[in-house]
Amino acid sequence: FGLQSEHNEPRFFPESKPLKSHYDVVIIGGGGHGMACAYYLAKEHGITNVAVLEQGYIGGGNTGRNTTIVRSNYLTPEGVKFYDTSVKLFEDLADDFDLNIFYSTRGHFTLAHTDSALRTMRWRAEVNKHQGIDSEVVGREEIAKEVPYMDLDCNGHAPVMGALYHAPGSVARHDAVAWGYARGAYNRGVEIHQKTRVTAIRTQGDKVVGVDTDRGQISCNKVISMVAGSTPRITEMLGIRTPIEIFPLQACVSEPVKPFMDTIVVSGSLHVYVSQSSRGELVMGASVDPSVLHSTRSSFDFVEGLADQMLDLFPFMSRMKVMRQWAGMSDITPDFAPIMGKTPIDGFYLDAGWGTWGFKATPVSGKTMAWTVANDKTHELIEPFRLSRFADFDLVGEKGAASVGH
Ligand code: PYC
Repeated sequence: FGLQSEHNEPRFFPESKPLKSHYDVVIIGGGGHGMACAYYLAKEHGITNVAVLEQGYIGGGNTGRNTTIVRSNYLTPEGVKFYDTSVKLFEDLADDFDLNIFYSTRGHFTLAHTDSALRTMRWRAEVNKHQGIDSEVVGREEIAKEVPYMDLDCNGHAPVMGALYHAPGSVARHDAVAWGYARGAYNRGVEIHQKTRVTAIRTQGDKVVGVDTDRGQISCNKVISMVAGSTPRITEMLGIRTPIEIFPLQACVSEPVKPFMDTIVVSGSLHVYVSQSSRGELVMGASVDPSVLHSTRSSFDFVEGLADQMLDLFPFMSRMKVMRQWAGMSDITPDFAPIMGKTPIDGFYLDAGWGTWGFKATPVSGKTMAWTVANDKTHELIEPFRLSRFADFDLVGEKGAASVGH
């Protein structure tokens, strides 16, 4: 599915070998963010004595469990700048990797079914435009022209009044993104250790000196936690308090059908989002599950609720079969923005709080975290997302752009 390069190099699998006793940097988490950080550490900062430790397999956490949407139509200037950098990196990633990541620019509609939703769309459009991002509020006629197969009257339940249209909205093959970064990091000397679980982080005073794993001890100067839904397990090892709570986020795909849908459609009010994959499957999701749960179990409730809302918008889907469903663990913060950068423990860096928007941040998070670790100084793009903002009451209110209701 595209893991072969244009030059027909064989598929890449990291060699399994013993852990070394020392690395300069240990990255916990072999998802997209961890792999991207390892890649940029090696490529842009020449730091290659790096181990990525992954308790499962590469990209098997939230990286392989999202609905692959990429966009920068956020609500705050801080969020817009950050995700715009990510979109631009995504656009060049296939060339950078020499690997097809199936990046497909589709255009992204966020539907408004109420006056207050329309007001938020106007707000987002103005903030976006101010930052040079291509977003605008469009009316029913424009939506009907671009998405003719959608029932704008929603079967009379909650008629669509307008939408935020974001032309750069895209989808990408999520596994290829993680494996492209992994291969690029590995070829530059980074070690990737799958099935390696971190059991403790060792400190002396307030400084990191190593990690314990189920495969032995490592000494190191710097540790970066990039584990999304497993963040509380890691931060508890150091007694670091964060306001993160974990909620399952479920998704599913339909059987493949003839291509008919070339845009991404999101409704925050109906709690659905949908796009059609290059294989013809409809990739669909809803809001997070209603209660805190550290689990990736799927439920029938989810499919039933999703189908109910989807059929309001797309009645002709009623006979379509669901093929697969799955769940990820969303690490949600109170202001719906991530937590990134340095922490009170010297040498311990955090990349977390990815909630339901982590995939789209993969390149920019890897790049800015690598810079932060290499320079031991928080990159300016992620300064607003520092952990201390919760103590300083300096929040980055991003809930209105979180796409799905929470
Ligand atoms: O933030 O675009 C988004 C999103 C889509 C699905 C879940 N989150």
